[in-house]
Amino acid sequence: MDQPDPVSVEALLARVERIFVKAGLRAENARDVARVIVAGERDNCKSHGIYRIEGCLRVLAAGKVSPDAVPQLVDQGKSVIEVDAGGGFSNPAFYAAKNALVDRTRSTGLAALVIRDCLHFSALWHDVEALAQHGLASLSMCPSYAFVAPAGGTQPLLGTNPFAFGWPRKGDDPYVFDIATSVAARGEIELHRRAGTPIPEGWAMDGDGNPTTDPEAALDGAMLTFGGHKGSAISTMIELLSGAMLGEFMSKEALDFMGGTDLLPRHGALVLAMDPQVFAARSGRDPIAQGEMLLSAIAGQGARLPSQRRFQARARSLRDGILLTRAELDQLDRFERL
Ligand code: NDP
Ligand code: PYC
Repeated sequence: MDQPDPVSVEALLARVERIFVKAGLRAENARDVARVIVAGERDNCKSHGIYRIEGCLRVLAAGKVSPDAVPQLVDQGKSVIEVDAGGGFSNPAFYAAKNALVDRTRSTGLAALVIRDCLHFSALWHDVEALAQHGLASLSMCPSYAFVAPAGGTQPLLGTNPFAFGWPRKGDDPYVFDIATSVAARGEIELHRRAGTPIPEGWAMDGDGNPTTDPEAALDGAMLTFGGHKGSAISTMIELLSGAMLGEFMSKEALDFMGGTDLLPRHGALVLAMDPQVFAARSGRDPIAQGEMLLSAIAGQGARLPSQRRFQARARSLRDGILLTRAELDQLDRFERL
């Protein structure tokens, strides 16, 4: 079959936004959710691109996400700013609070954003990249669903708990890494299931705790943390900081609340922002220039920086458009007709 023509980023954004408006999302929410989904597709992050539309529509149809939630900012002038997503998607809540977080971080050096009661489906690089554009370093994290066994265990308890870090660079894309603390994101296993391909060894166990490369058995069993006990500890930290500490759901509670993995998880999220200029002020050194020495030395060894693949994909998509398969385009057509 012929390869369909590439779709421009703007055209895809308009289509996805239309799908969400038709599904009942408030215009601003539809725009923010479409924006992150299309950015995922643009940057060739397929596990959090248009494949996620179906999951968003399912959670909307089940009445488990508020389509017209208006994020409520709670800013009492302290270092911790809160935004209540009101059971809506996380992305509109983040964008509603971003400028307050940037301003507070600039004045105090260190500030946190607590996102309460949100439906979370997206990658986290959106948050840290947006803050790096303002010259800030940041960490973003959230629980998800209990899909992952702690190192040494066999039963799902931890989430795939993503963790992202952003660092600003002068005249270049920021340094960004964004990782699931499981060996791979759950979305990657689902994409293997759909394609009928095995998952790599070392990603998951079946329901009896045996290693498996069968995506179905993996989805019914338990995923593994990256780096064994190290990933397990980082994942536990994320449960504690962005679940227990915020008084929001941890991954096990999120799963119990939704009653199954068919629907996206509802929980909180934490973003910590730091202004390197404030931290380094008394040192007389330029933190960005210092950072640059390290980053260029890494690249100088021929190593690739995290997000380099993603930024290259972005440049390609912006230049040539986004290549979608016929099946993906047909699915968008079906969503538009719903
Ligand atoms: P990957 O393992 O594909 O990539 C993780 C990071 O490592 C990326 O920043 C990537 O950059 C970088 N990287 C990959 N290969 C290399 C390399 N050879 N050298 C240097 N850097 C490299 O992603 P994951 O499967 O861990 O996670 C995928 C996404 O899933 C994340 O965006 C995460 O936020 C999301 N997620 C969301 C969850 C949620 O609850 N909302 C839950 C779990 C995951 P690059 O992109 O350029 O390849
Ligand atoms: O890919 O693991 C994942 C995931 C869970 C929630 C959103 N993405």
